[in-house]
This record gives sequence, structure tokens and C-alpha cells, in this order.
Amino acid sequence: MSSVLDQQCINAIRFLSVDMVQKANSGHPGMPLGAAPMAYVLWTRWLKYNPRNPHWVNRDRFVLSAGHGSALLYSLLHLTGYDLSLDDIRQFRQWGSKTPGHPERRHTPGVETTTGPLGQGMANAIGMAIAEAQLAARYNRPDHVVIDHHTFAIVSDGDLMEGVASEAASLAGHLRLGKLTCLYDDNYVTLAAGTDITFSENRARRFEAYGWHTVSVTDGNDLAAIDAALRAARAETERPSLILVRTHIGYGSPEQDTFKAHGAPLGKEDVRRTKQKLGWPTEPDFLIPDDALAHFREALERGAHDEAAWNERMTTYVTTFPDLSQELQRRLRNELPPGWDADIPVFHADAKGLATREASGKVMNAIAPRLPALIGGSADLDPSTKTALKGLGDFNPPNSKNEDEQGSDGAGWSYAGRNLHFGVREHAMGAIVNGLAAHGGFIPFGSTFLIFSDYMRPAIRLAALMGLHVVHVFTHDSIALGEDGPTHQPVEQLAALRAIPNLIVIRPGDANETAVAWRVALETRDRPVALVLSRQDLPTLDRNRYAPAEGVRRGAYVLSDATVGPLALILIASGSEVGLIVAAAQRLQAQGIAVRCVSMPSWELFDALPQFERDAVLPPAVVTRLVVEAGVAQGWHRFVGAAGDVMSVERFGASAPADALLREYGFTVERVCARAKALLD
Ligand SMILES: Cc1ncc(C[n+]2csc(CCOP(=O)(O)OP(=O)(O)O)c2C)c(N)n1
Repeated sequence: MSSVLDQQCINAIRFLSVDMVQKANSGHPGMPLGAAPMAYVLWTRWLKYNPRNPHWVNRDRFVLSAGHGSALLYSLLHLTGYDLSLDDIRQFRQWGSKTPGHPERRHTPGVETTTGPLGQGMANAIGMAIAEAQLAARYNRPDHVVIDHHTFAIVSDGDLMEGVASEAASLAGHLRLGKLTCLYDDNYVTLAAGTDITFSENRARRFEAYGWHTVSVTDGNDLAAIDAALRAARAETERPSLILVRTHIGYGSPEQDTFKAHGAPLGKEDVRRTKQKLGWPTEPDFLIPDDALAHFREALERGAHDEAAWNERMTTYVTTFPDLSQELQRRLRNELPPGWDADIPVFHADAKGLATREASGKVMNAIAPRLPALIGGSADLDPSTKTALKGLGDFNPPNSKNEDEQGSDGAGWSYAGRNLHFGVREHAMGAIVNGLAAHGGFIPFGSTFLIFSDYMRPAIRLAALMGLHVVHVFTHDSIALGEDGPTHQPVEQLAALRAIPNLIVIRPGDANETAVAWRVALETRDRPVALVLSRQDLPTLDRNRYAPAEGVRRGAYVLSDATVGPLALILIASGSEVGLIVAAAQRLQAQGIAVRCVSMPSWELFDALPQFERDAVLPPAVVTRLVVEAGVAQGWHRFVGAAGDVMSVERFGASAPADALLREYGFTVERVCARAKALLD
């Protein structure tokens, strides 16, 4: 039985949301109307948070995966006392407001992750639950539990339909993330239809098959049943829980149970009728009864108390485990430990050289023991991407030691393990590393072939939008991967990644550039970085002869310069083509052509330089410029100008050995020299 006060509180959530949407004349009233009761029970009885300190480390994480229901979240944040005023609520979806169309991390206090693209939030929540499990396993000690929180998400039909959430849910079940609970707003309606025309599998059984614990609540207005389901989820420590709550989209409105209630303001008249139907005063708008507000604001005292209790535990922990606590706190402050880079190798000049993926693997393994925040893995490709952190354990549930330990790094299976095995789930990997980064305490990395960055692009984009510090390791970066053929050979992927704002893409040209690229990737605290690496060996340049690889930090730098005469030509390349332009430059130089070689691993880093520094690398007076890159030319023209040229790949690759492909596609010293001369002519 719910009390009058409960009903008041629930209706306060409902009608704040409805009024927000109505005033903005834009937004989604249906979901908050139906989901308000479950949100109310969760936020007043179960969720642990301190509205005065949204960054409290040990808070429960809450993700509104159905981000279109943002009005619901803003209502909760305002009512419980976060720094989100009624004025902010009134400014829903307006320019410069703290209440954007969909929840945005770093924009609104209390919003943990940016949601809206369906499925992502649920997968982020799974990343957050992994984060909690890993930190708890590494830092908690008997009687000294400092990391101990739950992760909750409200998910919708759209979330459960999307592949990314399905991939992540499958992994969450396998990983037995018992402290994760998803409340499913099971309302049988999506944006454009009833679910009966698209979505008819038994969702509970599907999640049970994934290894989840499920509970059904047949009436989404039954607070006692929702509460009991949350209690059952809390009691279940071995499996993640999905609570299927039968709700009604647009509850109480004339359009209840239809898709018309999903994503459009109800309209003045229907707002009035809905308020009347649910026993709510029709005036004024944005009404919050004092009793309801007082009840919600109990969260302030509860939160302050919970955080104070945790602070006490932390104080004891700090004195009992000074080293551990220092490490933990440094991680939570997002700082690199002193000496983290002390073991990064220097690679000696070598004409045969090594693949940049190999160099990357060596660098990662030199850094990882000194940098506990570095955790990650690949989508079933680490033998190829070289991203395994040797001897640092595999992340899997305790006592799950598989009989068949294929793929193990050999140092044991536990939640303290730092190698995450994502399985063949690129999209979930992208969203899960976002969840780890959003949680805090991690510099997560994910890895796959560059071609499959397409499979995780939505998550990469969101990392860039959120400014999350994650590192992507993309190997097999061009047609030169060889025999696997055009399905595996990236052509347009580099351009596609460079097109994402706020993502740093680095394609290093040799082993030492790779080492610097990793430094940049780890020192960058406020955005994602994609490292793009070769499968094939690349010569390690002699840095006594060529400029230091530190030039990577500037995005582009002069590797070698004309020794005689005024500069006639600039050759520019990234990654595996750097060695090619270096060889071509030698030949052209021998023929008396004054040529400069520029290694340009990162457009974004270069673009960040002041104009005069960019001009020093690419002098405006020298217009004869040739770019060589084994990918589409798109975007390079702004660096070569109208008088320049780009040697690129403007069609799909082919199945053949790498040498043959490079020859057939024109990536030879002869062809580079010929193209350069044609330009000069
Ligand atoms: C990846 C993605 N595709 C499409 C959309 C557009 N969209 C927003 S909500 C929605 C479906 C809504 O259905 P449901 O998830 O059941 O939410 P409800 O209608 O119950 O509010 C769609 C297709 C989106 N936000 N994200």
C-alpha cells in the first residue's frame, strides 16, 4: 500500500516532467509518467548518494539508459537537492541550460553518463559495475571495506533491443556482476509502434539465459512490489538483476499506452486532463507540495550521513594501509604515479624494425606494472593486437577458474585481474570502457582491428562527447595487413575517426613514435585517444640522423630536411608510410631535389599548435607537397593545398600478400618519387 505522501511524491516527479516538456514544447513525457514510481522507490529507499557531493567516490551509480526520459532524471535531481534549481528545470532543452535534451555528463550535477543513443547507457552501467568490482578486489581488506557500491540503471525497450546492450548484458551475466540492477520500463510501446510488431521474445528468459537473475513486477504502480524486487536484487549477489516492471507509457494521460505519448508534449489540454485524472492540481505549473519536497530532501541528510560514515572508514583505511590508500586516492584523483614511465623502452635503429603493434605491446607492458589504473583488453584479439598485460591477471569472477585456461595471462582469474576479456563484442567493449572511465579510478583501454572501429563508433563518439579518458588500440591499420583481404583492410576508417571532434587519433610511424604516442595517450586526461598501429614491421628510424620521436607530441614534425638549396618539396606521411617517404626523400635528395620529410601522426595535436609553429613545419611558401597515406585522401587536402597531391587508397583493398598489395596500390619508393617529380614539374 502506498501512502498519500508516496503518491504526492510520485506525482511531483510526473508533473514536473510533464510541465518541463510542455514548457519547452519538446521532449518525452510518456516515459516519466510510467516510470516515476520505480524511480521514486529507488531514489528514496535504495540508492546511496549525496546530492551535496555528486562526486563522492562510493556513491551508488545511477544511469538513465533511456536518456530520452531526461525530464525524469532532472526531476529527481532537483527534488532530492542536487544543484539543479527550479529555474534550471524551467529551462529544459534551452540554449545554455543545465537541462539539455538528453542527460549529459559534466553538464548537469548528478548525471553520471551521457545517454540518448539507446543501449549505450546500459552498457556503461555494466562498465561501472566492472569498475566497482575491480577496485573492491584490489583495495578492500578484511574489515576495511572502502569500495562497496551498487550500480543501477533504468532501461527501456529500445535499450534491450539494441545490440550493444545485448552484448554487454551477455558479458555481465558471465562476469556475475551481482551488484548491478537494471529496472526495465516494460511498457510495450516504443517511439513508433507497440512492441508486439517487433519485440516478442521472452525478455526474462533471455536474460536468465545470459546468467541474470530476473524478477517481474506486474504492476508498475505497486510500490511494495517494486521495493520487494529491489530487495530480492540486493539479496542476489552472484548474478546481475533485471527487474521487469510492467508500466504504462503516458500513464494517466489520454494517450496512455500509445506511441503518441512517447515523444511529444501532451498539449495544454491533455496536461490538464492528466493532472485531473491523477488527482493533481491543474495550477500552478511546476508544483511541488512542501511535504513531498521535504520527503525527497531527506536525501540530503541521509547522503551526508552515508558519506561521513564512509569518510570515517576511509580515515582508518588510510592509516592502516598507507601505500594502498595512496595508490587508490591517486587513481581517484586521476593522477599518474611518479615514475609511471620509467621503464618505457627506447628502440634502437633497425632497418627491419618491428610492427608498431609489437612496439605498443612492449610499451604497455613496461608501463602497466607502475600504473594500476591501466586496465583493459581486446575484443578477442589480443594475440594480434598485442595488448595483453602479462602477469597482471584476468578479470573474471573469483573461483571461476576455468578448466580450460586458453587465453589466460596465467596470473589467475579474479576481479582484481587487469586483463578484461570482452569476447567478440566490440560495441560493448567501447561502451564498457566508457563506463569504467566515467566511474573514475581507471584509464581503460580497448583493442581491436582498425576495421572494426566501425563496430564501436557510437561508443567512441560518446567518449569524445563526454571527454572520457579512454585509449583505443587499433591495429592492422591498412591494406598492408595483407591476405585477409578487403573485408579486413581499413580504407576510410582513419578519416572516419579523424572526423570525430575531441578524439585524438595518433598513427605513429615507428617504434619510438609509438612509445611517445603512448605517453601522449596516458598524459591526456580529458578526452579519448585512438592509437592506430601497423600489423607489418616498420623500420625503426635512426634518431641520431632523424629528429627525435618526441615530435609526435606536436602532431607533425620535420624528420629530415633538405641539405642544399631552398626547399622545393615537402613529403608528408603518417604511420607505415613514414618509412616510405624517408626512403623516397633519400633518393630525391641524391638527385639534387631539396626535400623535407614530415612525419604527421596526429592531425588533432598539430591543429592545436599555434599558427607559427605549424608554419614552421609546413611553410606556406612551399606549396609543392605530397602526402602519402594508405587510406582515403579525404581531409588531407587542407594540408597539401591546391598545388599539392595525395597518394591514397580510393577503393577497397584486396586479398594478397602485403608486399604485392603495396606494389599494386602504388606504395613504392619509385612511385612516390615519380609522383613527387610530376608535382615539381
Ligand atoms: C540508437 C538509437 N536509435 C534510435 C533512437 C530514437 N529513439 C528514441 S526513443 C526510441 C524508442 C523508444 O522506445 P522505448 O525505448 O520503449 O522508450 P519509451 O517509448 O518506452 O519511452 C527511439 C527509437 C535513439 N534514441 N537511439
